[in-house]
Amino acid sequence: MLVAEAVGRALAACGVECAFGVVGSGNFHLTNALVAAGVRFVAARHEGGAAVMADAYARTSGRLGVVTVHQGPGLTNALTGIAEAAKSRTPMVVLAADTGAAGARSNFRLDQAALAAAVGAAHERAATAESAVEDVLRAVRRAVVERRTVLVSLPLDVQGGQIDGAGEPAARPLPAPPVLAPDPGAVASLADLLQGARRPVLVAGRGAREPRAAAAIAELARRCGALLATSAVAKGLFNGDPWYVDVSGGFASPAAAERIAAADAVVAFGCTLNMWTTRHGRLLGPGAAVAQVDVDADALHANPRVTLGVLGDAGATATAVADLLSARGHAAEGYRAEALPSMRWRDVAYEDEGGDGRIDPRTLSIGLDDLLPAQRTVAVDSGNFMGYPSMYLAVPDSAGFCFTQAFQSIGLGLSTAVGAALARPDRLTVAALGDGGFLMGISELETVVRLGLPMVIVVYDDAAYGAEVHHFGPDGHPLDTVVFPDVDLAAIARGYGCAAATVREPADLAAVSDWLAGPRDRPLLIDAKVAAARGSWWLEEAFQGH
Ligand SMILES: Cc1ncc(C[n+]2csc(CCOP(=O)(O)OP(=O)(O)O)c2C)c(N)n1
Ligand SMILES: [Mg+2]
Repeated sequence: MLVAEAVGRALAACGVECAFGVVGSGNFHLTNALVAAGVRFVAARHEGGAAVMADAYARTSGRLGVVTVHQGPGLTNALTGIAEAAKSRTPMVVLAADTGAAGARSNFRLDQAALAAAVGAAHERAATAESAVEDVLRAVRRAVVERRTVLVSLPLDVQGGQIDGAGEPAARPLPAPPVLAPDPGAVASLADLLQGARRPVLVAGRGAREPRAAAAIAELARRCGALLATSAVAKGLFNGDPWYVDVSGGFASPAAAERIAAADAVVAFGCTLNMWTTRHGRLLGPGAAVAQVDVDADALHANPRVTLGVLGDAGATATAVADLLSARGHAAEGYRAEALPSMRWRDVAYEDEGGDGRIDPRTLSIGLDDLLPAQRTVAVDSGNFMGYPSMYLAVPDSAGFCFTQAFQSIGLGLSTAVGAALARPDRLTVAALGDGGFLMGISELETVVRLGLPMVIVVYDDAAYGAEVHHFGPDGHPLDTVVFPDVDLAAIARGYGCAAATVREPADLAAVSDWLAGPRDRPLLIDAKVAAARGSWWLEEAFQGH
């Protein structure tokens, strides 16, 4: 049997259900072997899209992300998506064909190990025909156990080798990531800190973005009277808890920001309290004690305000601290003595700035929030617009929000939506994009149509790289390089096979109701011509930090 086929069969035997990629000669046999073994293969139109889809699929489903690419440009095209996944510690394997030993002068030759290192991914190589299957399975194990993105180089000569392998490969279920128990002394210190706090806030991030950890943190918060918040990537984690103030950081509502900044203790679980989550530190009050719980020793104390770093699993640590507080007989009302006002941005009064054929992005977002079914997955691209869908569109839970922003790249939103949609076909996926990010990632619009995904794609269209306009405009710089002519995105989308509507005022959202009432067999693209006289609130806030 061809080594490429044996590798594909072995991956299927690990329980891989879905893989993404763009097929060239170098990954043709491998991909076909995956398909023959029952794996769903999603053909993207650009490797960057494929990598992001695999990442979003992994984040939304909790399963391993798998992407396969051709050697050379197939891999370099995927790099931005690989960097995003690596920075997000997404368990993902990138199966990259590579030039063989005789390919020293091949056009496709690259230093793949150096590329992996450059973007923070781990690297493995199928060394020989005999070891190839185990080499790939080792990469898969590392991806899951170390929570890493692993690039596996598959040289053509190795892939083309023959090995014995007539029978079905034995099932090899993936190991679960280990649960790192915290040191009892550190648990006691964290219990002391919380026991002494009158206004504690617990902030959960990516490392706590799963139901077991969320339940443990919520229970600890109840015991010590803490408010709950999340970083943006973990939005929705504590939905339904009346003491959840939603996202901490630039996206936070005024009421949430005020409460977090007035905390006397902030404890981060699986969250580094970076400049976005803390508004460049302004949400950490001057007297607040700051602690952090993380499985990654490297991540501890990333924010210099952290004085207590606990190495441990978020859920296990929260449970250990809650148990200790309970054994000490400690239960406090703490920050819960006073009922919270609404934490929803949509309840914050504003003056509508729409008119002259442009809709206020807040009015647009509220209108969509009202119309779209609650069981939805929201995927957001990057740009000035991104706070509106992130904070005005409610999500059912943290799996309902997919935020691929660790690398701060524009153009990932549409592919993010595809990966998330495939992971949760039971929910309507909403891709929220800027016009710049949409046009950058537009190759995957054909993928959305071809897959028949029921998706609403809303483009906050200001005919500009708005983030740059609002960054440099106030200082009087020329803006011609970041402003574009108006484009009829609805016409483009119809050309791809989408249903489409141009929205200039709230009444135009009737097109969304019509689409929702129909068979939803084609995606709907909304080209929303948004008012953009000023930057969004979070962007203005971010500029204050620079
Ligand atoms: C790949 C990449 N290129 C450039 C940038 C710099 N950048 C940040 S926001 C932005 C503009 C995005 O425009 P658009 O998608 O229309 O959203 P808007 O800011 O207008 O709301 C650019 C170019 C980036 N973050 N990523
Ligand atoms: Mg724009």
